[in-house]
Amino acid sequence: MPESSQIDYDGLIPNNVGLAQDLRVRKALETWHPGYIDWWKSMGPEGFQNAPVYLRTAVGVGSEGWAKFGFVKMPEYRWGILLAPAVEGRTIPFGAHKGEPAWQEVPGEYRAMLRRLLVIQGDTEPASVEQQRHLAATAPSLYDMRNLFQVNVEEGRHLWAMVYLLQKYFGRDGREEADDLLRRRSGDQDTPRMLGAFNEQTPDWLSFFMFTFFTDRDGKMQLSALAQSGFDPLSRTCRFMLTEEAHHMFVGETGVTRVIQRTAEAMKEAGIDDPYDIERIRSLGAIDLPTIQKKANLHFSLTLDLFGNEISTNAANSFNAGLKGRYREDKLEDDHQLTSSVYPVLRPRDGKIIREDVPALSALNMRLRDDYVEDAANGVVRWNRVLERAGISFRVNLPHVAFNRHIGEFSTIQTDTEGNILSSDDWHARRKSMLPSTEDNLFISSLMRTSRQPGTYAGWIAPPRHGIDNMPGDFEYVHIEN
Ligand code: BYC
Repeated sequence: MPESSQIDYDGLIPNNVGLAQDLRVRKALETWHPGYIDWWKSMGPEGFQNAPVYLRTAVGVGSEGWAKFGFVKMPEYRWGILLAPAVEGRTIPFGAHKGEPAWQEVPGEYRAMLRRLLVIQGDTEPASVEQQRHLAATAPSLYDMRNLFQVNVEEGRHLWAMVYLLQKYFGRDGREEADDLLRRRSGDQDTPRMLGAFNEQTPDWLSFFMFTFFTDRDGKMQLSALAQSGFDPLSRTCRFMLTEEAHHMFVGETGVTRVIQRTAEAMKEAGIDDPYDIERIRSLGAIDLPTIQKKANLHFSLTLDLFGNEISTNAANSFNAGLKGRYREDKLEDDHQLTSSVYPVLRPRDGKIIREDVPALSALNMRLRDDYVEDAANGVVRWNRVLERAGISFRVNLPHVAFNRHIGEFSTIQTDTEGNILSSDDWHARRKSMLPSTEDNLFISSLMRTSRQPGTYAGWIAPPRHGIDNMPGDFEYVHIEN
């Protein structure tokens, strides 16, 4: 099959997988395409579908110069099928088949397991677009609006990535799954998205930044684990998705940083030293730091649930099968089979949280979650630098992993943000001080007024340090007809 690092743009679907020669899959994808566009128009960003947006589009899959920027109306975005270049002689890096040549076709015995992984991954992509569909109306600037749309079109492309694998390798079953991916809806009572956090709302821009910081980072971890897969087409697909994913986390990390920066500036200007002087800080039109902390508590805990149960036979099976590895599996130094090693897992026992060694194979979700927590903590350190520089004593912290959990070991207990176990009464009494309250959310939503003059920003967020693609500060990233 002809494959290159250059993308074939001639057909309806840009690709580097030789679709022009693969009539069966091309037809399946072309049949799916109108339903996708209908979904995008009805469930994608509300309004703005006819506005030209300064977006990046992938034009290659090599490490350099893989994207170009230009004005595109979103429904005309060239969603394509892009795989990272094949690695010659690649072998299965872990599990029972370690060292065997990587699979180019789905191994029969693992068909159901692989299909489930693809469907779960695929389901999160359109879900996030649905969750964010109302946000453009309140964008704090054209720069931010453009970043939202960039994230949205790329999540759309990530859906295409999974749909390609389903349609190419799973025949009729795959086509049915692809249709179902357009049928489920985030937050719908009858046909919800598959994982919890993807049925929550993203009602305001602070939530959007927290989501792209925390939840897209779960995407990074899960895609990194799938990029190790012995099923080579999945590995190559995920490797290229990770290239795009980096920008999504940039949007989250810098978004929260800019909110914190604006709050710090507003406090300084007004001579406020006490970060808990909430009413005065809010009266300046800035978001107080304790509320930012509560939003972080919420999004961190919702995202931890996405790692599944700490102790999971599913995770052990997919590792053993060579389908889903560990974070940076290829950089780890052990036997990559884990048949005789253990891993420590946190779990509640007799009113305390203890650490207990369990077989490493069954603790793979826990291990990936630990890697995630470390990665997220590094980002939080960067947020806190703004506060350090401003001489403000407050620091944002990640809550304890047991806090506000609905999946796994901690789903049966309630704790505070330090991990102290609480009675049900204490939890209800203290909830408002640890998670955003209705008043907090109403305050944030009262700030969500849009700023559409190029180069201007809503009062609760600082401007970015640099433009996208080095554009000047007053660049008009979205052309909106008045
Ligand atoms: N909500 O053995 P267990 C992204 C279910 S984000 C609801 O613990 P396993 C993105 C589970 O399905 C990354 N149900 O789970 C970010 C199972 O049900 P069944 C998305 C849940 O399989 C931002 C049962 O509980 N990709 O890309 O070890 C924007 C027992 O399961 C949940 C992936 O997640 C939950 N939170 O681990 C856009 C990678 N957790 O089958 C995109 C693919 C568990 O017994 N998925 N359950 O009925 C996987 O690797 C795994 O399926 C999971 C769960 C990590 C999700």
